[in-house]
Amino acid sequence: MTAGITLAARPSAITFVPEKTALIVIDMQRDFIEPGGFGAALGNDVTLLRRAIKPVQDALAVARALGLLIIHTREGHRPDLSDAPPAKLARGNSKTRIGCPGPMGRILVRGEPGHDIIPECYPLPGEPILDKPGKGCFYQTDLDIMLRNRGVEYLLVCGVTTEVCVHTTVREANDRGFRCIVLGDACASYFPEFHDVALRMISAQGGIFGWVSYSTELVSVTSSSVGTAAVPQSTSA
Ligand code: C5J
Repeated sequence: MTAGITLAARPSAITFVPEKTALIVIDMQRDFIEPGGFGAALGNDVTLLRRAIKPVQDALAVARALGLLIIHTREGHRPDLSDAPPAKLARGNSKTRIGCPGPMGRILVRGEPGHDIIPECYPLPGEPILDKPGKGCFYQTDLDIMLRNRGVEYLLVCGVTTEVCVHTTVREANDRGFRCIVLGDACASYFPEFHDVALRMISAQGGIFGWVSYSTELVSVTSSSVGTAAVPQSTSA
């Protein structure tokens, strides 16, 4: 078994065991991150989310070098919207409602261009993509069994948005007994103040939901401990 890898983190350093660790990359989707998508249609500044692209690429490079299980998620619904609760469908207007036509196809509908993952963070063949109808990655998905079958105990978590899908996932993962390490710079929000507070909430009270570390720390620690294989090959976004 590979030695544990220790990251500087809040509220305290955390050691994870690579064989028992998965990287969860949450909702790095065109509809949220690219200009002209659902997020932009809601009036959000997508450049705030694009800040996470390079850190996510770096986390992916390290995870691939370490041989971690990597799971990519996408929020979205069946084309007939039968898995979308009426309360969710009722939100917005004809330009912003889930299932309505948007600049990148029907908003948050599986199979539409906007629903897919941005090219910069696209999964490699063999990396599972988990489609989820909710904010949390466990809700109505088989994530739990996928992790348990691989003996996963530690989750490195990144993606968008920090206070919505990342937070919902980490809160539930914590209740399910996983040790969550959120890579703060590899998460982002349309609301910088929400991002900051969401990260603080995770590590508050002795790490009530988990730990907060950074992709830069992951890169630095793994480059020196497992050699050049873990040095990210990614380019800037
Ligand atoms: C949102 C998400 N914000 N992935 N989704 O609706 O955080």
